[in-house]
Amino acid sequence: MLLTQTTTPEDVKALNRAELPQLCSEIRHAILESSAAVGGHVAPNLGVVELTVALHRVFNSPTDKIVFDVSHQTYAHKALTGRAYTYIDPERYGEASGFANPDESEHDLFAMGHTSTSISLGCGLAHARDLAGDTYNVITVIGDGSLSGGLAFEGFNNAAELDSNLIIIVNDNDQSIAENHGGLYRNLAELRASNGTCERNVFRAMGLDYRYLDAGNDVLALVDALQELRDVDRPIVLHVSTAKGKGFEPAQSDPEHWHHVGPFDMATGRKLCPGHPSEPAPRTYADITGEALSAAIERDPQVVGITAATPYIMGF
Ligand SMILES: Cc1ncc(C[n+]2csc(CCOP(=O)(O)OP(=O)(O)O)c2C)c(N)n1
Repeated sequence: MLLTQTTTPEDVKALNRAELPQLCSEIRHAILESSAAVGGHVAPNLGVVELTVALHRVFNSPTDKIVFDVSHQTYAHKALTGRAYTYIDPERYGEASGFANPDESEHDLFAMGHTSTSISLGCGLAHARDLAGDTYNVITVIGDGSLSGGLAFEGFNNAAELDSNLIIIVNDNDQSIAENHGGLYRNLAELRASNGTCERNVFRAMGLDYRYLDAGNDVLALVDALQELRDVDRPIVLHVSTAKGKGFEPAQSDPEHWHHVGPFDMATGRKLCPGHPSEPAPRTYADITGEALSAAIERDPQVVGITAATPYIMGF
């Protein structure tokens, strides 16, 4: 097994290029097996396995700074930075936090869980680097769903004035937790459909350089694209198209309900009762909240439910 011997970013660099797809497949399998046992952010993590392997192949974390927005998609990153045990050893499943955690590793720069913060954090890191006269790369990874949060726009706005390296990777799987909403997403769709070449381009309009890569789940294509951006002397967006839930049919065909799940049966995708795998999943607070709110809305059409773009977590 490659994954047991590939515990650091240096190990990822020591592999043959031809071994990278196998490493990805082992990481994907480990994420699925461990999540089936203890639950997890299945669909987001399956979609960025190749991107994460490519990042650690090309960049030198923790000297180069990699910031994952929300950080719910950091399982492969954790596996490649000394924490594979939490995905491959059944005795230690669930031991690492589900989010980035600086107490766990020097490769996790911030404790977070809110969307839309990574670009501003990246700007801060880039300014700090420039003030200190350092030259490392700063890379931020943000999902399309998290782009609509206001702080992301603040980050783009500030990034455009940076006169130095900042690589903003937009991980576009055409899905937030639920479906995306808003004008921004029309432009992302146009960009995907035109292979990044359409005239209207929100990122260029904000003053940033821009590249597009359609093959966002092809580890070798990602390595090549990132290699070209390494040590770039300006802020640049790399827009990559990925598949949420990649490699696990139930998650790929229903990414909303596989954004985060409790334990499940890997063969069928059936959700299981935590601690009692032979029983079906119990009704949750979300189910009860959703039922109560739906009944209230039916009684009175003026009742409105507001969520943080998380309708199913509210039981809808
Ligand atoms: C401020 C804030 N609002 C809402 C949420 C709930 N939330 C978590 S991840 C997410 C977006 C997920 O979509 P995306 O960024 O595209 O990542 P993906 O899971 O698709 O990879 C949302 C809305 C949050 N964590 N923080």
